[in-house]
Amino acid sequence: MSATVCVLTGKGHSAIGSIALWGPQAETILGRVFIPSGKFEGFRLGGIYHGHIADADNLIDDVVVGCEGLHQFVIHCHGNPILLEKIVRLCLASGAQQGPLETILDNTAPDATPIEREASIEQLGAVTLDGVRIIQAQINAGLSATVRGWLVEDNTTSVDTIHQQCRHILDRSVIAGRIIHGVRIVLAGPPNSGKSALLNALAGSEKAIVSDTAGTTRDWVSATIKIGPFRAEIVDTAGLDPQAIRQSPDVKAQQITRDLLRDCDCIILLQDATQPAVPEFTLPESIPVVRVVNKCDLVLPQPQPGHVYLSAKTGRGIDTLLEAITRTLGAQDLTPGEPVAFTPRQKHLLEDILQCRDIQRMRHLLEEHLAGVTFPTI
Ligand SMILES: Nc1nc2c(ncn2[C@@H]2O[C@H](COP(=O)(O)OP(=O)(O)OP(=O)(O)O)[C@@H](O)[C@H]2O)c(=O)[nH]1
Ligand SMILES: [Mg+2]
Repeated sequence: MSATVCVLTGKGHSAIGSIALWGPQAETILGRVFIPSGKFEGFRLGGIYHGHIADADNLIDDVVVGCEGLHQFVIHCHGNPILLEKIVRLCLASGAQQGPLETILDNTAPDATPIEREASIEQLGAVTLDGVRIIQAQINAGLSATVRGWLVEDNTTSVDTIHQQCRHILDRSVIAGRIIHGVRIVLAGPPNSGKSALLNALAGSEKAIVSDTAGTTRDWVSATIKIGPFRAEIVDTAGLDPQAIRQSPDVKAQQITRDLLRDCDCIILLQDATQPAVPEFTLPESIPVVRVVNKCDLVLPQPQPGHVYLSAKTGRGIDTLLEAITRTLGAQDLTPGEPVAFTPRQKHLLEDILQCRDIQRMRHLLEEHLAGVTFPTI
C-alpha cells in the first residue's frame, strides 16, 4: 500500500481538524500538496512544519504538519468539515488511499513516551494551530528535552536549579494553556459605558443590543474571535451597578457578572470618557485587567498610564486594545519550542518534583512518569 489518509478528529465543526497520512509514499504525497513556509530542509522525525495545503495554485488552508514517525504524518488544519474533506480528497487525488482510523490507532508506537502519547491525544483538542505547534514541540524538544537533560547520568544540576526550572515551566504552561485551549475575556464596567458596543465592534457584527438605556444587558452574550495566537470568547455582561434593586432580575444579573469575572482569563474594564470616574469595583485579584476608556470620539480625556483609549463607535483604538490583550495574556514571548506542561498530569508531576528534595526520588518520578523509562529501584 502506498499511503493511507484518514480524518482523526470527530465529525462536526471543531476549531482544529487533524488528518493522518501514513505509509511509504506519504512523504511523496505531502510533497505534492504541502507548501512549507520559510526555510525547509525536508521532513525529519519529530519535526513540525508550518505552511499551507494547495491544489495547484488554489490555497486550501494554512496547516501545521507533524512528522510523528517513520512515514507517519499528521496534518492539522482549521476544523471546518469542508476544508477537511478538500484536503482528504486532494491526498486521494495525489495517490493516497482512504483508510480506517483503527489502522493508525493500532500503529501507535508501543514504546512511545507518556509525553508522546499525551501529545497525540491533546493536539486533537487544541483550538488553534499555534496550540498544536506548542504541543508537538514538546515531543522531541520542549518538555521532553528538558527532562532528558535533567536525567543524563553525569548531570550535576542542583535540586534548587531543577526546582527553579520547574517553576518557570509551570508559569509558562499557563500561557501555553491559553493558546492551546482558548481564553475567556469578560467585558465589565458600569451600565452604559459601551460594553455591548465594544463586543459588537470586536465581533464585527451585532451580537448584543446597544442602547442608551442603562441596564440594557442582563443575560450575558458572547462572541468568539481570534486575538493574536488566542481563540478568545469575549463575554458582554450586565453593567456593574451597586444600585441594582434588591429582588429584581438585576440582582441576579449582577451575581452572574460577578461569577463570570471570577471564571475568566482576562477582564476588560470599561470606563465612560464622558462620565466622572466611578469608584473602583472589587475585582478578583488573580485575573489580569486591561483598563479601557471608551467614547473617546466624544471627549479626549487626560491620558493615564496603562489605559487604552478607544471608541467602540468609530473603531479607533481597537487595534491598541487587541495588542494590550495579547501582551497581558503573555503571548508575545512564548516560543513553540520552549518547555511547557500541557496536561494536568504533567503539571501535577512538576508540582510533586517541587515538593521533593531527594534527587534519586526526583529522578524516579521523572523517569517513570515523563520520560517513560523505568530504571530498577536503587
Ligand atoms: N459616541 C459614542 N457612543 C457610544 C460608544 N460606545 C457606546 N456608545 C453609546 O453608549 C450607549 C450605551 O452603549 P451600550 O453598549 O449599550 O452600553 P453597555 O455598557 O452595554 O450598557 P448596559 O448593557 O446597560 O450595561 C449607547 O447609546 C451607545 O450607542 C462610543 O464609543 N462612542
Ligand atoms: Mg450592554
